[in-house]
Amino acid sequence: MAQLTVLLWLGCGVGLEYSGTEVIDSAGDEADADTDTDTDTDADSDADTDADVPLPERGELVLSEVLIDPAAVDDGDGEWLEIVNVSDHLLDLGSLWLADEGVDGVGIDAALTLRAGAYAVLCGNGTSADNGGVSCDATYRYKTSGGGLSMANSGDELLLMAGSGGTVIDRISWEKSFVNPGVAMGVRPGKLTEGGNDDAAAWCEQTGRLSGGDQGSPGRENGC
Ligand SMILES: [Ca+2]
Ligand SMILES: [Ca+2]
Ligand SMILES: [Ca+2]
Ligand SMILES: [Ca+2]
Repeated sequence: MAQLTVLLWLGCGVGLEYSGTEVIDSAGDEADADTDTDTDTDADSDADTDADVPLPERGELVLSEVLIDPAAVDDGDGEWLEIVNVSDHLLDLGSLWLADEGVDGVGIDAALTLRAGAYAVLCGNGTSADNGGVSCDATYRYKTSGGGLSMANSGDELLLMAGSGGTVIDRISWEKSFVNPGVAMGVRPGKLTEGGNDDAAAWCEQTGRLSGGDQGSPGRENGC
């Protein structure tokens, strides 16, 4: 009887997507077959979500270089930070939030996606002629009193977050002794993880020369 039921279902075109085992398990019970159809619908929805570019999760973006105290131009024009996508997939940075543990917090101005392994440079001033010679992928509002971001030369924190109040993707902090005027600090390539860049010893001075005279390697692998 069970075999006859299976044949009848297949003849009606119902259950053609199921394996033979599932059909036999649900033989004679149409309610089970309906549940299986719902599962197939859910699978389609999941596939659609996978096609979208995901937002970064903790550790998928790493702060790789910072120019905290530019010498060629004022801090408001010359501060920038570099990030790298250390995940294995494209990331949507459109809702990325830059903050510290005081008053700073600001989004970036561009709808930015970043390929696996790629770098992005985020600047207070995106105009190369005015910022010391840095090519920027996006900008943020530089401000020292809230509603923006500034990297204090006397010591500070910098957080990458998934939106205002969102997950912390990466965090660094520094003391005054870490800051060298006119010289960007970069993470050694072997230390480019969310935890690896927490140690000041993982950072080194960048020696590449920017057109404005300061040193850095914005948008490319750090030299250490
Ligand atoms: Ca500064
Ligand atoms: Ca700050
Ligand atoms: Ca970190
Ligand atoms: Ca770099």
